[in-house]
Amino acid sequence: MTSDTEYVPPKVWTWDKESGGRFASINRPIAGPTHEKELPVGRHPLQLYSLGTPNGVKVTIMLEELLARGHEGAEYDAWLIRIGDGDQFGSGFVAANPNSKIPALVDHSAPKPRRVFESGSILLYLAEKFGEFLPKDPDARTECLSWLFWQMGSAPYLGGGFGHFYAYAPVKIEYAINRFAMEAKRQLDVLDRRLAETEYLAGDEYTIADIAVFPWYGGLAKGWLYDAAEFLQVQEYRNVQRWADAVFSRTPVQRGRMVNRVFGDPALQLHERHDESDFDTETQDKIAADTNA
Ligand SMILES: N[C@@H](CCC(=O)N[C@@H](CS)C(=O)NCC(=O)O)C(=O)O
Repeated sequence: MTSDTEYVPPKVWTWDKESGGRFASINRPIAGPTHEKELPVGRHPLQLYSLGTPNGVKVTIMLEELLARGHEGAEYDAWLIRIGDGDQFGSGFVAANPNSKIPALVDHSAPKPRRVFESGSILLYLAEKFGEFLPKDPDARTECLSWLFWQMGSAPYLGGGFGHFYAYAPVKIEYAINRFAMEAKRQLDVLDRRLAETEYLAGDEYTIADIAVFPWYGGLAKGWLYDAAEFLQVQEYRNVQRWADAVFSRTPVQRGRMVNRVFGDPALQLHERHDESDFDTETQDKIAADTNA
């Protein structure tokens, strides 16, 4: 460690330069909109404004799961919010989520359009609205909510801590990487011990707790996040691996992961979803084939 130990914070912090790193251009110390822009509204009851990141796919997985169980009221339009371009700072998006982060949901089946933000809150909202993926039994329900809130509290250490300093920061800081690698491994062990006892996080049933935790910790275990599988020796967490494979084998999970996805295999990228048939006709490989025809 060199220059990092030499930095002496001034008395008052000022925003006089970008901090560097992959997301420097969208980071600001103030909230609120930067520009006027209404959000589009499609024909379905639920309007989702999102991006295929781990936080975003929690909601698209949930919606695809609800549709697979026959809930027509869960039909949705998924609009793409490109956070790298600052779409989350448009006035319409900020009205849907004052925190300017994806995902944001607007329920047009309510007496007046009802906004829901924070992915955990959206999962709980949908689970209660449709009576699915949230156990009725008080013990299992409490366990489900505990793991749901565990995910909301823990993932920032994985993403904003470990992922940021290991993969995105402009310099590799040994202290920060050590601190957050330790925490990421501890969290994987928490899950591994729980999943040694039960099939799913809340017990025997697959619930919104699994839907929330899978995109982060399942993704980490499967080597999809931060190219860190070897560094963190994720194969050692055998119960997490077993559970991640079981969750990933579900068709709605695979569909949900495609929605609003803007990276990777073009055949798995469905930038916007407005109809079930879009999975067959609107993926990026099909769009490219049509354009080239
Ligand atoms: N706690 C929030 C976190 C959402 C979040 O961090 N979203 C990121 C993408 S994964 C985002 O929109 N970042 C844009 C920004 O920070 O400007 C949730 O779970 O909904």
